[in-house]
Amino acid sequence: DSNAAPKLFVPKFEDYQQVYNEIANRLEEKEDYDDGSYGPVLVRLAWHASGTYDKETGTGGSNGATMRFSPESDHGANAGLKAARDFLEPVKAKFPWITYSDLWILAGVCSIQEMLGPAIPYRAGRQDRDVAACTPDGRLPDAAQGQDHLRNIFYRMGFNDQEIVALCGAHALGRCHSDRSGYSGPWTFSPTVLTNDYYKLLLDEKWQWKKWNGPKQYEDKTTKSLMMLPADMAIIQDKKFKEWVKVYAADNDKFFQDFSAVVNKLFELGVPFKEGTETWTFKPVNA
Ligand code: CCH
Repeated sequence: DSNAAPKLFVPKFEDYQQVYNEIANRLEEKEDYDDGSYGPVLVRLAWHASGTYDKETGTGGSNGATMRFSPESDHGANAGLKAARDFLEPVKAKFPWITYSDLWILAGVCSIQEMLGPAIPYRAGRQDRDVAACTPDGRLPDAAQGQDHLRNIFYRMGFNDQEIVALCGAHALGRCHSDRSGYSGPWTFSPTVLTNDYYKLLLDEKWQWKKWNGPKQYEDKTTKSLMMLPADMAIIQDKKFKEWVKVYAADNDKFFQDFSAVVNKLFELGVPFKEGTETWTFKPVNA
């Protein structure tokens, strides 16, 4: 029918599930990276895209994917995240209809699920923005600081103490790289599987200052192969935070439930979803 209007492609759940599957398959393919997975660095990309949010001004957050541009890509906190953005370029090329903003968050969701974490609800609808929407440096937490700083940073995004502790459990995943943050080593013995081990180790291990030329960090006394940042140690040095560390160390199901809710909140900060946008849960590939 020559009078018909050209059909506009409106992606549906099945289309996003295909993108999810593509990311999951690439995670499997590229297992020669780091501890065997791009998953942790993809989670960090989604978190740093979202964690710039400021509830007072409504600026920052995952709507925009402004970390594609300098100056945001050059902020110290974002060192090394180019590896995650580059990993996703072939996915963007295969599914050009998805925005970078939705893709980066979908990759975070996919990575958490594929690393055997809980299902993370997802809504699509983020729009990419240009360089003018880049956030100023200093909105992400400084690993060298303690509880007051953590509260300042995370309260600005709209989180409470329980949510802060639940979010920090992401450090069960991945590692520090001396050529990125300057710190070195993983937090747990299974950095490509999400567990509540981060909390257990915080409470059960003896932590001492690492003797080295790098920035001040802790090492476990027993194996000296694990690490904690000063900011990690703050959540057992602070009484209120520590109560939640105990809850999550004792109950992995409770951790998964709260982690899913708080990551969903993080990934949606400042996103102007259209009314009636559906919430989806993707089917894991590596189930
Ligand atoms: Fe984190 N994180 N993070 N982090 N982070 C680092 C690595 C990861 C802080 C500092 C660092 C969250 C909160 C905090 C991940 C997820 C989350 C590194 C090492 C530093 C430093 C970077 C490097 O050298 O490559 C501080 C401070 C806070 C304050 O609370 C939150 C919240 C999340 C997600 C919900 C993940 C995953 C990694 C591993 C990345 C990788 O490449 O392995």
